[in-house]
This record gives sequence, structure tokens and C-alpha cells, in this order.
Amino acid sequence: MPQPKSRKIAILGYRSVGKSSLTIQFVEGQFVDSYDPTIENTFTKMITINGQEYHLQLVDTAGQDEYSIFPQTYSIDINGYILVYSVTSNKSFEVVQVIHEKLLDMVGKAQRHPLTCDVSDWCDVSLYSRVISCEEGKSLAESWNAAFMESSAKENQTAVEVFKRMILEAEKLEGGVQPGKTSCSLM
Ligand SMILES: Nc1nc2c(ncn2[C@@H]2O[C@H](COP(=O)(O)OP(=O)(O)O)[C@@H](O)[C@H]2O)c(=O)[nH]1
Ligand SMILES: [Mg+2]
Repeated sequence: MPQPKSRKIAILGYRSVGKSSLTIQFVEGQFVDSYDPTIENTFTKMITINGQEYHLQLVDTAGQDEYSIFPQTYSIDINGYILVYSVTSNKSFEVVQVIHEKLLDMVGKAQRHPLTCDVSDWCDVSLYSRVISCEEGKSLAESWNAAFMESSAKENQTAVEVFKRMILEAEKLEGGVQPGKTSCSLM
């Protein structure tokens, strides 16, 4: 068995898009309906993917808006960023684009490109509540050269897929395992 690898991932996005719900669904395997939206919390989790063990640190941020100033800590030691918006909120889709710009400004200077994974949450909602289509999310991610997934914090499988995907994307940059293709289908 190879040595475990440590990976640190930050979860960013507008408030109430489901950053904490998605993270807790992955870490604890349950959907929590009310979680203090103002706190930043770091969760840890071990996961094995393709025979490789990973020690994950997940920084569940308190959320950002277009005026947020990113603390420098968001650029240190982070292996990847998961940018979350809700398919029920146009505002959250706009904010995720501003966040990406800011990340480019902050991290892009030091690195070639921040490694991002664009995730739309709330895909469990009915068509009537949806305002952002899967295609819109996908083409935004393509324009960033980022991976894209639709997920729901209510479904464990999709939440797990988000984090696995992020790790595989990071591996890809290191020349490791190949992740699957970007997909709009629910996994
Ligand atoms: N239907 C549905 N509700 C969600 C989903 N994700 C989060 N929520 C709800 O949205 C609210 C805000 O979620 P939270 O995780 O605290 O958002 P955060 O501020 O981004 O961390 C909570 O009431 C959650 O139960 C989802 O995928 N589907
Ligand atoms: Mg939260």
C-alpha cells in the first residue's frame, strides 16, 4: 500500500448554497438541515481511491459575496477549490464567477491556474425551482478549464463523487490517475 497523501480542499461559494451540507454529507454521511452559516470549519476525512489512501482536510468556508476580500490563508497549502452554487439561485451563480476571478488574482499569480471544481448543488429540486441549467454550469466550468458536477447534499453518492472528483483532478495535475469525463448526468 502506498503512503497516505495529505490533501487540503477549500469549499467556496455564496451563502446558503449548501457548502456545509455537502461537506457534512460527505464526511458524516447525513444531511443536516440547519447548520450555522456564519462559521468556518475544517473537517477531516480519510478516503481510499484506487488503492491510494488520502487524508483530507476540508475547509468549509463561511461563504463569500462579490465584496469579500479573500484571506491569504485561502492561497496557502490548498490543493484544490470546490466552487459551489445552487441551481435555484442566479445570485449564487454570479457570485461563483466573481470568486473564480478573485482566485485567479490571488493564486494564479503564484501557480499556473488554481485547480477548481465547479459544483452545482440542489439538483434534487424540481424543475420549477431550477433557474440555472446543467448546460450553463457545464459551459462556465469549461471556460475555466475546470471539472463540473451536479450534486445534491441530500444524496450521499453525489456528495462523495464531488470530493473524489476533486482529488482525481488534483492527481491528474500531478500526472497520476485520469478522472472521468465532465458529465451532466447524476451519479
Ligand atoms: N433541497 C436541498 N437543500 C439543500 C441542499 N444543500 C443545502 N440545502 C439547504 O440549504 C440551506 C443552506 O445550506 P448550508 O449547507 O448551511 O449552506 P452554506 O451556507 O453554503 O454552508 C440548509 O437549509 C440546507 O438544508 C441540497 O442539495 N438540496
Ligand atoms: Mg456553511
